[in-house]
Amino acid sequence: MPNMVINGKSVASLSGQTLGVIAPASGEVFTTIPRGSSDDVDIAVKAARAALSADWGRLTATERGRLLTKLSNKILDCAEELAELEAKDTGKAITTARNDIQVLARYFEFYAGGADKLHGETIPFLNDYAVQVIREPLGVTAHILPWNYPAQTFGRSVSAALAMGNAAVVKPAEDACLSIIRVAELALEVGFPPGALNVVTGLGEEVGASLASHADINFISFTGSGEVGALIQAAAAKNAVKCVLELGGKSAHIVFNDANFKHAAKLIVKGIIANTGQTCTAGSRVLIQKDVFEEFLTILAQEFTQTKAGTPEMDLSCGPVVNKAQFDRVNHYVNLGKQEGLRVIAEGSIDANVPKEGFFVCPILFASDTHDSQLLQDEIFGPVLVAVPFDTEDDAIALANATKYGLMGAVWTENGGRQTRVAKGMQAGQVYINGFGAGGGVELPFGGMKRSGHGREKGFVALEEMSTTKTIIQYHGKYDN
Ligand code: TXE
Repeated sequence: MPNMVINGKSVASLSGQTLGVIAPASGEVFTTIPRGSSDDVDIAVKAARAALSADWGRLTATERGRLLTKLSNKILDCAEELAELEAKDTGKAITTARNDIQVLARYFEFYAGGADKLHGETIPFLNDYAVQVIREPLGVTAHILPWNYPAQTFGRSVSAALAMGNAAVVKPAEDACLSIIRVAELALEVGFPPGALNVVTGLGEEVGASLASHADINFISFTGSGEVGALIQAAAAKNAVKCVLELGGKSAHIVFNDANFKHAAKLIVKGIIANTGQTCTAGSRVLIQKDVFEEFLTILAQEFTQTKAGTPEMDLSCGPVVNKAQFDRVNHYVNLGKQEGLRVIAEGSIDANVPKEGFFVCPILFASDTHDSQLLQDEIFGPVLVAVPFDTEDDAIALANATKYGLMGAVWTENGGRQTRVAKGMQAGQVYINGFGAGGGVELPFGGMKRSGHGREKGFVALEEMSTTKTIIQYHGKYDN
């Protein structure tokens, strides 16, 4: 039975309570995890604090980097075991899970290399003064993670935090946390000192809320819903703690009449079907220039009808959604689209042999004449794509920006000037030109504008986010007396 990892040990919750873990593909409870409480959180935070002034805190940046490299290699050694855990826990296709584990290893590899490369600076100041600005860890970092990409989101924020010498307390999502527990165990095996990396499992309103409001943390990285993100920011504000929030999106593709339609259609469909649409960056809106609207829609529909949902082992285009709540949510929006009179352009399929109790939803492509539908505003988090026509470049940018979100976007055109103009005009943290997704982008700064959140993870910038500066001012002149 999976346990929590606190202070270098594998432990049950203090209360002894557990939560059942459901396999989304079958609807069956297949294992349990500890149901942690604020007491478990407190022990984990204390262990992390203690680690900062013990073995972990005494390591040089290079030594920390080497440990991260060891963990990256260990993850690769155990890749298949981790991928199978991830697939069972989330329901995702095994190929997707395998890719996620490769990305997880890559995060540790990337930030291992960064551990000793974020240098400080010296600043010219008054005569007889020397000023150095040095980088220091923030301290105890809290990581509250989602269930859609447990391994990837763990790797993303935790590896950067550890590289900078912080000690981490991780609260994975109750729906999917098995790969994270396993990686924390592997971290101990490769020599991470006690308390450097702690994992406390349990419910959001119990473990998550008590971690976010704990008086002795110094930073929160949160990925999840906007509603909970607002609670996290409020909790962080009470203790004047910095937070990075990644709160999802409603990313738009803009397809101009000169785009390469086949190439665009393929990647657009992949971008909404991947992980069953449960991706914060999912391109869930496709804005198509009016004069080629029907033509492009036909090509998109051809791609779309080939999509098929199945169990992780069937390894089809996508799996089930993660739980009953997501299943109901996606079906609600599909029904709403039909009630609103959106045209159903294409549907994928669900393999006939999937278990009846699994949370499978059928991929669907709608078309709408206007941008008014609720389906074009809300993050559905399912394989639901809506197409809308536009007239001019300016209209396209205005429509793309007409949601509260601003996470990712894409422009599809062969016109070079237009590519950059539109990319600059889109309110989004990342914009692709004639591409989408590109396998995770560990090296590329990532994060939202508007209600998609704030702060940046991935890339070198995460090392800045996960550390602070200290300015040391030294008078080195002669004394007058
Ligand atoms: O998210 P929650 P849910 C969006 C997506 C999805 C919707 C709901 O649209 O349909 O959110 O998903 C923890 N204090 N995203 O309800 O609740 C929780 O235990 C502290 C987008 O699952 O936000 C989990 O670890 N923590 C997204 C994490 O927050 C709390 C990924 C996220 O869960 C808490 C996931 C509380 N009061 C969902 N309540 C993305 N940006 O990629 C819950 N949690």
